[in-house]
Amino acid sequence: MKKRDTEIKKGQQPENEKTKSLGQHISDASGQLMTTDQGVKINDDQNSLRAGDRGATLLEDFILREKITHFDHERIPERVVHARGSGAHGVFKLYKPLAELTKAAFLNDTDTETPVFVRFSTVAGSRGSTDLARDVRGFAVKFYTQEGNFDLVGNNMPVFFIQDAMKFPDLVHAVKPEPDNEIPQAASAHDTFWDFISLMPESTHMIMWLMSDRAIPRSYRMMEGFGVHTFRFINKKGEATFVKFHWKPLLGIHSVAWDEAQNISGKDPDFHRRDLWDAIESGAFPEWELGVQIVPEADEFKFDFDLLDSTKIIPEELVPVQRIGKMTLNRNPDNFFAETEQAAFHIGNVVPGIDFTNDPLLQGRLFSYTDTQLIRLGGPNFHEIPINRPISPSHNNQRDGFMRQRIDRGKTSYGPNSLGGNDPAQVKEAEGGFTSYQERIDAKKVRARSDSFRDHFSQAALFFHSQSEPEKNHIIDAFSFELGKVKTVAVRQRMIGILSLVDKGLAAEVAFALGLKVPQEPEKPINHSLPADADPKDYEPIQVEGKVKVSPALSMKNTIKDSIQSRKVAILAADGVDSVSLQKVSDAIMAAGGVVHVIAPKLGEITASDNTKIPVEESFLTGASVLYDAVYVPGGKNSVATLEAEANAVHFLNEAFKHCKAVAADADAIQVLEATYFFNKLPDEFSEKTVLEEGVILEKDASALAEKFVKAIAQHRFWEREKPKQVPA
Ligand code: HDE
Repeated sequence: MKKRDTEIKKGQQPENEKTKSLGQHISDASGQLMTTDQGVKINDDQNSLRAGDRGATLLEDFILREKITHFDHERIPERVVHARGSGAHGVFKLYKPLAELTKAAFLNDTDTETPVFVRFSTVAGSRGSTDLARDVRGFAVKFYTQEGNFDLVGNNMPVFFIQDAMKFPDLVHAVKPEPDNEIPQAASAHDTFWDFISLMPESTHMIMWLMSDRAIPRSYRMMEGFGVHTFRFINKKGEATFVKFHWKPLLGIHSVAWDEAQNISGKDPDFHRRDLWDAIESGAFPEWELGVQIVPEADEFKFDFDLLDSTKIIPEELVPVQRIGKMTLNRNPDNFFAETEQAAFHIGNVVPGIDFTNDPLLQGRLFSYTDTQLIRLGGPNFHEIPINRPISPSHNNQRDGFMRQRIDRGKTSYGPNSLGGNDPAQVKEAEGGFTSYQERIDAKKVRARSDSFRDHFSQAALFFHSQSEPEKNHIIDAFSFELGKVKTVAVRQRMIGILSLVDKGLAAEVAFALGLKVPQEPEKPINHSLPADADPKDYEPIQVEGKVKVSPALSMKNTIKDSIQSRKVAILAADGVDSVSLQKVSDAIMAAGGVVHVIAPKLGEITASDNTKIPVEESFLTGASVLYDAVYVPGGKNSVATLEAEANAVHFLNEAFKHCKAVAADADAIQVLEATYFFNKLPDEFSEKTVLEEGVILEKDASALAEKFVKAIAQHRFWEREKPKQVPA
């Protein structure tokens, strides 16, 4: 049998130009002598210097002082948002040149692989919080192009809560733990968040995404990414087109159940971090295609929403997503702090051929990202930290500051200069110098929101109406849970009012769960976010009938379901297991790219009925069904008898069923299924024709079982099981 574990050594992960350049900074202590930071060899790192063996410690002990001082200063501030995250290296390869659209060299060159560093994150929680919080996920990509760094700092949801950067600190203060008692951690289910949201109708579309299963992904590798804002491409002729960026995961978009998410948070709060790390270590490199939606400048006003409004998508039915290249993550960082924690992304890092629009959210972000690094990374030289350096040469007259690494030679650090030959020299546009798109502006300077930003509900409704029944139910449950945690009834009621503007049925279901009533009269949309002198009428949300009523691209039901690549399958077994049944099924799963773990009453090995020894990955104490995608019970008389009587094994199956996962059992193991709550005793003698619940497979023949099982695992979940609502929480 193929080795079940996922051990592939680091050396097998490919190098690229960026990882090679990082190599110069790598320090490896294996086989080396211990020294102080000053390079002095250390004789005793175990005992401090003291006056006699029972005396006080001497200030003179520079070795102790150095060690403790460095330790005292190990921590830096965590990111104010997106503090919790994980990163990986990889490459981006273009499918075909985009010369018509952009002059960006990396979007014209199909031969070169552009190195990337990607960081995925949650938003609200602290650095040590759980990966499985209901939250937006950050999806930040740094492209190290030959023309400098391009950062695509996106999220796994295509819209945002607010339309203007001015509201960002308010939004973040509202969602973070409440300031008096710092409760709750990494959760939006509390009063201040919903108070803010219920007063800000512009957040309605984003809230629908946040309450959907998109907020609890199965894996970072199984989520989409979006640039959110409308950007501009600029071609060689200086012509512009609007562009929205998308990342499409080749493993499809999948999520976990909310009950499962809460369980995972206890069993393995590092679930997403571990999943990304393990997948890359095992050679199952995650892949996404980069997609673009292109809108000619002339079509700017063709839509029933504003392209500059970050609370809107361009439905794929109106403008299709063209897939232009593929990103593969193929290397884990060597050091989390040096690379992932010190990575500094900035939406303002663009290369010639990519430019901004006047989206007021984007414009504010252009300020924030450098500013935040100054406090977080401690000064203006964070671009010199190895992970942040471009692979292209960089020269200018910026000098000095804390922790300067570079040694700039020469007398001149100003321009124009005659003493240094006027170098470094500016670069003509035709030779790659960055020039900003010359957008015509003729306007009054105002603090105002455009009227074209006043529809807050049509796309929220589009999102809701595009979901499958189970997805809609999950949204209803999520609202009921989150608002149920809100103590202030007036806030709950205000949210019901907002929901009634999205969908009456949704509002009614949530209101029912909260013991409230949907207002009889249609709620009048109110925007509470007004300037002091404003006439509220000028800010009243307007109701727009969107052209697109249903967008299949918005439902995860329609995602790719053809692979079990890197899916984790638990095999429940004990001494006496039928080794043929176990081996055939695990071989088939591994051949299809899945990962198999044997889970038994205790760690070590089990002895199969033919006396072969089978290694055990987890015991029922350390493993849990929520950490797996599917579960299989092989035959073998003694093993079956043990499992049938083992409460943990039965619970494992019950829970996997409850979370709508594929469950399979050898026909000889039917007693174990019979001990579960979901398996009704078969009426007659079991036959191949017996129809079982979808995603529950019982077969005599191991090969036939394996085939059906692999197909079922690829389906990800059998959500229809939730229908009768017989699944306990
Ligand atoms: Fe961010 N955001 N953001 N954001 N954001 C930060 O920068 C900010 C927004 C996003 O893995 C901070 O380095 C403002 C939208 C990601 O290191 C900070 C506004 C989108 C990451 C900041 C937004 C994002 C950040 C905190 C409203 C999706 C993590 C730490 C105008 C398109 C990057 C840092 C990483 C991080 C500001 C809104 C994505 C404070 C002011 C919209 C993925 O600068």
